[in-house]
Amino acid sequence: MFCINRRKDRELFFDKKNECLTKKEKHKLQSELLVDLVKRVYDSVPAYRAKMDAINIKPSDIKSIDDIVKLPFTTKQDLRDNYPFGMFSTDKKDIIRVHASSGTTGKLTVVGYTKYDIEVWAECCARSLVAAGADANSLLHVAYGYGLFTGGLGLHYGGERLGLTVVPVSAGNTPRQIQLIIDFKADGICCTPSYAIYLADEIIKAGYTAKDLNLKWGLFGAEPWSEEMRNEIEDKLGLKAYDIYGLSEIAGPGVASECEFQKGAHIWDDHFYPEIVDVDTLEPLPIGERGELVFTTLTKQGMPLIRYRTRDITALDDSPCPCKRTGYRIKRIKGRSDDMLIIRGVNVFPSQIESALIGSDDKISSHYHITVDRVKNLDVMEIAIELKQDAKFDEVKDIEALVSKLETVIGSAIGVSAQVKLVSYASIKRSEGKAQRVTDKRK
Ligand code: DLL
Repeated sequence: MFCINRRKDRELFFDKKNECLTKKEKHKLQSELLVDLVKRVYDSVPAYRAKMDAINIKPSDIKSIDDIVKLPFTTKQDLRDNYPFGMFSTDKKDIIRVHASSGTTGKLTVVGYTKYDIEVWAECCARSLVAAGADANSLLHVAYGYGLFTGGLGLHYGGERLGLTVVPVSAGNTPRQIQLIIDFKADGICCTPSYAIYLADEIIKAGYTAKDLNLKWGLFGAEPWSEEMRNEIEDKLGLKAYDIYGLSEIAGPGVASECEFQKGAHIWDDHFYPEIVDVDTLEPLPIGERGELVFTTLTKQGMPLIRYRTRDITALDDSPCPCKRTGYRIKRIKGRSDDMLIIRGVNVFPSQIESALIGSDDKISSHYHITVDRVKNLDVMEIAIELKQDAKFDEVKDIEALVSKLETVIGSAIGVSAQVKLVSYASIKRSEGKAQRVTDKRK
């Protein structure tokens, strides 16, 4: 099912057999895997058996991937209700690793992996690295956090599987990160996009330019980001920036990742079957329509999930890609349905604000923070935007003009007014992992 050999040539590591399946081959494979998966979970996970019994569905009703719509959804709440190990499908002795992610509401979401799961995940991360330009000679700087978070270890195993030189720096200690990137001549880097911008600014501050770096590619993900942010990262670090998507419940990073054409992340759909459903009705939506992304883990053993609702809002793209990979691509994640702000009745995703802001004026940086409050029963949104270090104004009216310009830019992008507050350089808290961009005081 996946290639195990270390091969020295990048072209050879492009696993065309599995990444370029025809529609017919994929349908057959996904159907066989789903039939087997449903039997497995029905027999081994009481929570799944109960869910299926409740709607009178038996494993024998699932004959092909088209029958997936008959199956119940799984949510984060199911994982919490069965905390910590109740959703595991194998004997605990077969679980060789546990990861967990923290939600906003207390209990961790726990995921268990068998040896096979770790191998598949490493393979998917290896595919992601190859798609971005890695080969066995590359040196990979991993600045995602190591630990219960899946970012660090996921890409680490993917890199080792390819035979790269992996530098497990983890998050934090930015001066040391800069030193290692320069001294070791890192070819590739992975971290969150917000940390990439921070790192780039610190590199510039330390007196270096992109020319002093050897970086050629980077895999950025774990949080929503925009095309504007991609351009900024590429300019500042002198590399090609690729979007990598994933979530711990399904595996971790490397559920989907971009190829050299940067036209959306290819889903490794011989392992993770995607659907897009309407957020309100949960009815499946046709390819191209935007809704909530749902995944079924076709090959997972430790904690397989059926129709897991990711809460991520996006659309699928099945148009052919020049790279010949046939995995459907996901459009940029607009945000999570639970991160969506409703301001005076209008739905607003922080990513819309980011797209509108970045690049709209030379004097502002890409660091911002949104605060929402309710004043006299009315929602108010304030956006603190950081000025660049060298931003200078001759007169107060120039500052006022910039504020007014930015308020107009944002207002027309999101359809609701916001107050802009310009703040001095480096006053917005930087994050080494996922950026916290919103404070909602109404909650
Ligand atoms: O963030 C796994 C990961 C690590 C992905 C490193 C990519 C790189 P969790 O902590 O469980 O796992 O968070 C998963 O992060 O449901 C999305 O809301 C968001 N997310 C992940 N990748 C992207 C991306 C990791 N490329 C949650 N664009 C997901 C936008 C992303 N959002």
